[in-house]
Amino acid sequence: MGDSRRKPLRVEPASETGAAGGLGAVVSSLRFGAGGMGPVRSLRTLSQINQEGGFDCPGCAWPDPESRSAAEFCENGVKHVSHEATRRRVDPAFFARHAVPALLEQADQWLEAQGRISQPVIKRAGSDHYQALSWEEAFARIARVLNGLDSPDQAIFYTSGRTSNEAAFLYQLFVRSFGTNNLPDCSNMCHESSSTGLSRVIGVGKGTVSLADFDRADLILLLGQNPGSNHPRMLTTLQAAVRRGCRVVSINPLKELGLVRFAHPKDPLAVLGRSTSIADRFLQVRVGGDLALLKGLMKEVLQLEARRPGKVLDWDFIREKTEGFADLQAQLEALSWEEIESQSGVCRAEIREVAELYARAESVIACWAMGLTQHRFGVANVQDVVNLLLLRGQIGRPGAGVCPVRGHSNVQGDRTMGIWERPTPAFLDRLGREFDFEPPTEHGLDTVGAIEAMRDGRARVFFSLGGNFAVATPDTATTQEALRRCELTVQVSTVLNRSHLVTGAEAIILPCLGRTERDDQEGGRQFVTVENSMSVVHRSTGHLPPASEHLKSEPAIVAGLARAVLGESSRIPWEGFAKDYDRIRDRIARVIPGFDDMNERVRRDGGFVLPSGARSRDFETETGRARFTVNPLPRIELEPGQLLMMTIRSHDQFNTTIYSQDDRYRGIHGDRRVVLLHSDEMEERGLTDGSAVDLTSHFEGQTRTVRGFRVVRYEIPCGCAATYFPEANVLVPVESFAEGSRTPAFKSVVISIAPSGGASAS
Ligand SMILES: Nc1nc2c(c(=O)[nH]1)N[C@H]1C(S)=C(S)[C@@H](COP(=O)(O)OP(=O)(O)OC[C@H]3O[C@@H](n4cnc5c(=O)[nH]c(N)nc54)[C@H](O)[C@@H]3O)O[C@H]1N2
Ligand SMILES: Nc1nc2c(c(=O)[nH]1)N[C@H]1C(S)=C(S)[C@@H](COP(=O)(O)OP(=O)(O)OC[C@H]3O[C@@H](n4cnc5c(=O)[nH]c(N)nc54)[C@H](O)[C@@H]3O)O[C@H]1N2
Ligand SMILES: [Mo]
Repeated sequence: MGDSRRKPLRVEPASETGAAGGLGAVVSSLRFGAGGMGPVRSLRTLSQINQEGGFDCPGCAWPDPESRSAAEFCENGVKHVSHEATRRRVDPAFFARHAVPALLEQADQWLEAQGRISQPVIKRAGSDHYQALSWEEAFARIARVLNGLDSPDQAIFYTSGRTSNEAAFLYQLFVRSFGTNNLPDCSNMCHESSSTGLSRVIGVGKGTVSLADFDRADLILLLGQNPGSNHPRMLTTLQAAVRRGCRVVSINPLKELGLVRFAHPKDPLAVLGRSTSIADRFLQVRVGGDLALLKGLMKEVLQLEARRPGKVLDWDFIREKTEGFADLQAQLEALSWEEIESQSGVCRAEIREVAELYARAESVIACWAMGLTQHRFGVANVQDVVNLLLLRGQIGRPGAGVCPVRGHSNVQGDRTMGIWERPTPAFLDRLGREFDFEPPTEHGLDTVGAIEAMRDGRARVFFSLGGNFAVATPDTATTQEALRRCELTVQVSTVLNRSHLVTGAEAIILPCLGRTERDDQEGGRQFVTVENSMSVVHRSTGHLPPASEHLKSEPAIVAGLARAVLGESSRIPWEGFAKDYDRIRDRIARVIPGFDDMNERVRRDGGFVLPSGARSRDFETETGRARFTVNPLPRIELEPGQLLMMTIRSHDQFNTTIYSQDDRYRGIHGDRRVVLLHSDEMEERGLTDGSAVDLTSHFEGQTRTVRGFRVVRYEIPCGCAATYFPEANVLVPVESFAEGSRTPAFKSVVISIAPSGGASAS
C-alpha cells in the first residue's frame, strides 16, 4: 500500500463521464468477464445469471422480473461472478511462497485478485505461513478449541450476506446447540436500522412492496441510495416506471449519475447515446439532514391539507389503522422553517415542490439504503419515512409502500433463517421443539459488541461464514487489534482477503463452493435457496465445475463442524442434512412461518413470496395499528472547521472487494484515497485539486487520523465530505452507532482536515 505504487489521480468533469449503463457498461463488463474467466467460460456463466434453473447473482438482492430478458444481469454482477469464476488459485504452494507478514504488505485489491482458495489451510501459533491440513484435522482442531472454552459465549459466529438459506439455517442451529446466541452478521452494519425501525412501526422488519408495485406507482422516492452503481438492475425498473409517467425524486447529498442519465445497456438506442433521465427532482440534502428534510416535507403536507381539507391526508386510514397522529402533528407544528432549512440544507421552496408532488400522487413508494441507515439517527430516519407515507395511507395497497433496498444477495434470508443475536422467544421455542433441545435465551453479541468483546478479552474464538470482518467493520485499528487477541480465528471463504491475514494466534481457512459452482452430494446434485429484497424465496443452482476438488459446500462445512464439535451425542442428523438439502428444507418448513411445503413450492418457477401482514394493512404491532412516531430532530453540532463525512462505495467495488482504483460514474480515476469537498470548503482551507491532506475524526474527545488523502473538488453540500469505504473505516469510532440498532455511523463521521505534514486544524 506504499505510495510508490500509487497511480496519478485524474478527475473528469461529470458532464464528460457519459450516461450510466449504455455502451460504457457493456464494454466494461465484457472486458472484466473475459479477463478473469476466458471468453467461452464467461459466456456460459453469464447466460445463467438470474435465470430459472441458473444461479442467483451474488451482486445484490434486487428481484428478477417475471419476464426475464436473456441477460438479466448488470455490469457489476458480471464483475462479481467473474471474480468467483476466476482461473487463479491460492493453493498451499502459494502460501509456502508468501509468508503472512509479506501478504499483509499487499493492497486489498491485490489480495482478492490472487484467486480462489483451493484447500483448507492452518497457520499454527508462532508460524508465519499457512499450511495444508485435511478437513477432518481442521474440524477436529476447531472442535478442540471451542470445547475448551470456559463458556460458549466466548466464541463469536459472524455471517456475511451471501450465505444460502440452507447453510444459514444449519449454522444458527449448530451455534445454538453449541450454546450461544453470538450470531452477529453484516446486517448489523447494513439495514439493521431499517429492521428495527420498521418492526416497531409496522410490525415487520422488511419491505412491503413487490416488483409489480413499481409498475403502478406514480411517485418513487429514493433516499440515500445510489442504484446506478449498487443496484443497477433497479435502474431498469425505474426507467420503465419513468417511461409511463411515474415521477422519481432523489434525496442525496450527491447528484449520482445513474439517476441523472441512464442508458439501458441492452437497449440499442441507448448504445447510440440516447439516455433517459430518471430522477426529475433532486433534493441535495446535507449529510445527516434527512430527518429535517422529512419533517419539512410532512409539515408542508399538513399545510396542503389545511388548504384543501380532506383532500390530502387519508383520514380513514389514519383513524382506523394508525395511532399517534396527534403527537406527530404537534411536533411538526412546533418546528421552525429556519431550523428545517438550516439542518437539511434544502430551502423551503424546493421542499414544497416535492411535498406537492407527494400530495398529488395516487401511489407512492419510498426506497432507501445506506444513506439513511448508517447514521446516529438511522432508526429515526426510517421511522420518519414511514410517518410520511402513513399520512396518506401509502402502505399496504397496490403501487405503494416501503422498500429498504438490501445489499448482499441473501442478507434478508439469513435473518429469516435465524441468524440474529436477539432471537424472539417464539423462534427459539419452535427451534427447540423441532430439534429437542433448549436453545440459549440470553441475547448474544452484534457486530459492534463482538469487536468490543474481543478487544476486552471476553471473546477468544472468532468464526466467520463469509465476509471480510477485518476490513468491513468500523475502527479498523481497534478491530484488527481485537482479532489479533483471539486464540483462534476461522474463515469460511472463496477468495483471499485481509481477514485471513489479521488473525488470532492460530488461524484456519475453510474454502467453500461459490454460487456459480455445481454442488454434488451423496444425495445427488443440490440447489440452494435465497430470499430477495421483496421477500421472494427462490432457487439458485450453480453449474460450473468447482474451483478445486477439495472444496466443500457451506452446508457441508457447517454439518461437518457441528458433528466434530457436538460429538456423537448430538441427535441432530447432520450427515443427512449435508447429503440432501431437501432434508434441511423440510425442517425449515416446520420451524419458520411462511415456509410450509418449501420443497414443493420452491421448485415452482419464480419460487414463492413470504406472507407479510403489513402488505394487507394487518399490522402486527402490539396494538395491531401502524404507529406514527415522534422522532426528535437532533442538532448536528460541528465546531468551526469541522465537516460531517460519509463513507461511500465507488462504482468499481463490491464492499471490501476492490476491482479498480476508478469510480467511473463520478469521474474519479486512479485513486481511492481521496476526499470529496465543495470548492468553498477547499478555498477556505487553501486547498487545491489533488492537495494531500490528513483527515482526523473527532468523537467524545478521541481522535483518529488517516494521512495522505487527496482532495477532489465535487458538487457536495458545504459542511460535508465524502470518502470511500473501506479506506476511511479507520476514522469511524466503534462506539459511534445508531441509537436503537447499533449500526455503525459510517455516514456521520465528524472530521477536520489539515494539509499533509502540517498540524491538524481545529
Ligand atoms: N456494485 C456494488 N453493488 C453493491 C455493493 C457494492 O459494494 N458494489 N454493496 C451491496 C451492499 S452490502 C449494500 S448495503 C448496498 C449499498 O448501496 P447504497 O446504499 O447505494 O451504497 P453507498 O455507497 O453506501 O451509498 C449510499 C448513498 O447514500 C448517499 N448518502 C450518504 N449519506 C447520506 C445522507 O445523510 N442522506 C442521504 N439522503 N443520502 C446519503 C450517498 O451519497 C450514496 O449515494 O449495495 C449492494 N450492492
Ligand atoms: N465505512 C463503511 N463501512 C461499511 C459500509 C459502509 O457503507 N461504509 N457498509 C457496511 C455494509 S452495508 C456491509 S453489508 C458490510 C459488508 O461486510 P462483509 O459482508 O463482511 O464484507 P464483504 O466485503 O461483502 O465480504 C467479501 C468476502 O466474502 C467472501 N465471499 C464471497 N462470496 C462468498 C461465498 O459465496 N461464500 C463465502 N463463505 N464467502 C464468500 C470473499 O472471501 C470476500 O473476500 O460492510 C459494512 N462496512
Ligand atoms: Mo450491506
